[in-house]
Amino acid sequence: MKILKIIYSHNHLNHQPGHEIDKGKFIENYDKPERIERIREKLIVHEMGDFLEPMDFPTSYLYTVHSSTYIEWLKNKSNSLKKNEEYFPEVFGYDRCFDTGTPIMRNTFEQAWLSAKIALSGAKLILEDEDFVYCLCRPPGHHANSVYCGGYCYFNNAAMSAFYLVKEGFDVAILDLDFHHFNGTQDIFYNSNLLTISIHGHPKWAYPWISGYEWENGEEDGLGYNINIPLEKGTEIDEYSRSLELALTEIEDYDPDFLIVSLGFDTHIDDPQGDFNLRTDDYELIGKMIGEAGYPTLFIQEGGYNPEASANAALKFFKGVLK
Ligand code: SP5
Ligand code: ZN
Repeated sequence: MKILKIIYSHNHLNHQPGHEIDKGKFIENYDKPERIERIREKLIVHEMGDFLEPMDFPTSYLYTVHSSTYIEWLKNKSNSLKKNEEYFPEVFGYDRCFDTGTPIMRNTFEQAWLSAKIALSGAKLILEDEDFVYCLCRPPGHHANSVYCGGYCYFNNAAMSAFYLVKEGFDVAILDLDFHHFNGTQDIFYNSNLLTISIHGHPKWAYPWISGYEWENGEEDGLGYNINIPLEKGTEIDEYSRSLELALTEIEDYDPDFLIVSLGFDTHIDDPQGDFNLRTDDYELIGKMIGEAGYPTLFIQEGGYNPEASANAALKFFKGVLK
């Protein structure tokens, strides 16, 4: 029988971004602790896996993904703030952030690093022969590239876990199923032959707008190793599963030792940030397709902004994976 290991730390509760600026107006920030808490409760009630605390790692792992300038900027900016002070980075050049949804608070550096350590712990576990490891990371990571934050993301958790496995000599592919294009992950591996694939809302109408088109296929050593599958508003499971099939065929050709899935539940029909029409039951098929692909797989939590919908989707998804 296949089992699921789940890495979680209650420390994420201290990550409390208050606001974001959406079309020029301050609104409540969508990255709420409940996003993760509801998923956790659901998986506990249904006995879906064994929960583990993250391990400790030296901060040098941050430098495998991010520039020292960026790391120092985030650390210094965080340290400069008072308790409960919320700083909105000046996009794009003065600060190192590309949107207005990613505020910085006094503990942001620390919280982002705690989240990254969950992903690193997952990478370590999957090396120790686990089949499936689910990292309940928060804040998420896939919009952050090596030199800027954005989209609620500060450090790229999935990329950091990928480098961890690559350093050990393994081939890795990253599949991103969050509703939003993984602009950060794409950037980080754009010149590398590590396979990166994303299925997402088309950037002509969906955040992050700046990337996610089909023609972004990588450069130099990375040419052909970045695949974008942008889909239309209202995409339902038929179209979605066809796209996933395509992605899994590419992954099969590539034949990685490990698969990393950036997992967002903002593809759910009831999600306030996404515009796909996937329903709770659909996630079982999605999970099943990934489980059947047969790779030791590390799941890294990204978005999902309706906590109840995310929890229901997660339960179905992992039922599918473990089938
Ligand atoms: C990790 C992740 O899923 N980050 C997504 C950040 C998306 N923020 C988008 C903000 C602008 C779009 N506003 C749409 C509001 C719909 N009510
Ligand atoms: Zn998202």
